[in-house]
Amino acid sequence: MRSTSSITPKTYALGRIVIVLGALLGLILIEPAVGQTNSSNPYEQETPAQHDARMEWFREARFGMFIHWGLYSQAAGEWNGKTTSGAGEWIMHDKEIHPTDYAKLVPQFNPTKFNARAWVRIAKGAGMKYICITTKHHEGFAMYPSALTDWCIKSTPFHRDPLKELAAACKAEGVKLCFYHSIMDWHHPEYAPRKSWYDGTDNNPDFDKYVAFMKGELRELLTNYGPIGILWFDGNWEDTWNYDRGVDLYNYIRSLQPNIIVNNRVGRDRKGRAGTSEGQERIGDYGTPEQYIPANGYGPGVDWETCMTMNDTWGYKKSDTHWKSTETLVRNLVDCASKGGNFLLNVGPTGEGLIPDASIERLAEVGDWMKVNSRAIYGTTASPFSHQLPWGRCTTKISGKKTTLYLHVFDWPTDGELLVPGLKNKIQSAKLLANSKNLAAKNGEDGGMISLPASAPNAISSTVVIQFNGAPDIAPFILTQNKNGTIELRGSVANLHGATFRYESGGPLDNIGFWTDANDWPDWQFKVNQPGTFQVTAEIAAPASNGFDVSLGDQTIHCNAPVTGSFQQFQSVKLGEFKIPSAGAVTLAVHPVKDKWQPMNLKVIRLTPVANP
Ligand code: FHN
Repeated sequence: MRSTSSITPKTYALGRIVIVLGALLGLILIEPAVGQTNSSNPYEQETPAQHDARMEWFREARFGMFIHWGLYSQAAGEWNGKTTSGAGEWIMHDKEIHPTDYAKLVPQFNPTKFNARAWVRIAKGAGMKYICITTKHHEGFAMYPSALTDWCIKSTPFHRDPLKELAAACKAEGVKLCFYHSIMDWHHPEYAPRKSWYDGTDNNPDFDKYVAFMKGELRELLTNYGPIGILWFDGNWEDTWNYDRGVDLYNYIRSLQPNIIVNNRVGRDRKGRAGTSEGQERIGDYGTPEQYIPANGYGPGVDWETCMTMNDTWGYKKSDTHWKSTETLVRNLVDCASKGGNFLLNVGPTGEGLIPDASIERLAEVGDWMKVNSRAIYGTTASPFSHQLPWGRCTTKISGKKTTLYLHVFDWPTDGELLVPGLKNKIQSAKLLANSKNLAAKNGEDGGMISLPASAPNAISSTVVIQFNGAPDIAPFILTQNKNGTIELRGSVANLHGATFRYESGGPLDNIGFWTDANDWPDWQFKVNQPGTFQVTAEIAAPASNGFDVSLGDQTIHCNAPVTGSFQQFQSVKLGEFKIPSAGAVTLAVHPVKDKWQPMNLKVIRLTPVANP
């Protein structure tokens, strides 16, 4: 990396004093009202109808592009020839780079290949309805020419305003522009807590001054770039931030653009990766699970959006080629929509201003799928089924008395019959979305049954559309034995007894996980119509062995997990045999042996008929 910076610690210190004075001056000139916002809880100021109107486009959109672009993109995940172990945008922190040294990137950042229209068209082509770009990440560097600080793009050789160009491109293409903004700031002299790895110029930062500065930048962002769809806050987890500051900031943002949506990271409470804020200190308009898709969503009326990388880094990192497949990306989008949520899929453009080819290729393939199936995503609501469907997912549209279910079939049935378990409504029509081919459908004892052609229109996910009158009427979920006699007890359809473990889904995740508490246990009720003797196997991932018991009625098998190396390296393990002498409903349970328990992930338990017991 060529070092051209002439910034010395002395000029650095002087520079920071200038930043602080400039910010305060700017605030005096621009910000008479800063901080003078009503600190009452904003939820008291909006009726449910007003809230629904404000959230309407978000619930329709279901799919957006996250863009992490900053000085870190120029570093590309490397510093002094060494690759950072963490995400690209965390390189300043993870490599403990003093801001003076980090500033060497400023004269190098010149993304001459940046083309806002091209970026927006890539998003639109994928079927994305909004883009959310980092206006300032934790490094504190503003990606627009701010009047309040020189630590922004105007100090680079790139004398353009990428946010202005993106705003114009979004307007031209009918895509919503949204802004990410980090509360945490590793550069600003008044931000606290100060990072141990650099001394800064003032060991007694005044956080209120920092908040005033941040509000000044947010005013610039919300008054100079037209209507903004979402203010996507982040970096809300350090102790200087709290609920009251979150309420004040939420109100401040809404005072600048009343129709804007603000995520839950404006407040302090977001339950880590889970992304939801259920407690009294909930603030913000929707939850933000990160890098994972909640097992069952958060129930009706709760808006949420999973944000996820396409490889493993948010900001560009040249060494990260761990790209998710297009199949995973499409199925994640379907999974989110089937649980009533949005999918915010990330790209990390390079320091030259280019979205990586691997991202472009995948987004184009997702777009090909959306060209045929977007109607089954946009404006849909969650599946009406209480459990995950064995062959895929379901999204819903209810209009008046007419219900439309979009059945997203990942695993196309080999026998040509698709069971819609428990559906009691009389199916009035059934067709393939891909070619509007009508399909034979009937209602049977176990639910709706649809006759499908031999081959699936799309190997990733094919949509079968069924319609009926009235609201969905679905019998309580009953796990049934497969026609070939096997019984599959997946984590996704387990009854989970306990507060700690959970079903993890999204991407490669499809298992019971976080099973740290030996008091937590799962069971499954299922219906047997082909009794007999069954071989019991389980797919388990465990870093350490343990002890657990599998029981069915009065039969118990004592088991130990294999040591597979990690929580995502699964092995199929033979556990023993169970006899099921007669047809009917049975329950299989798994109980940890308390004095031997070590956490394991459990994907599925299978019962396979034994030929000659
Ligand atoms: O620390 C950031 C991270 O760099 C990235 O921006 C993600 C995106 O949601 N948010 C924080 C980690 O939760």
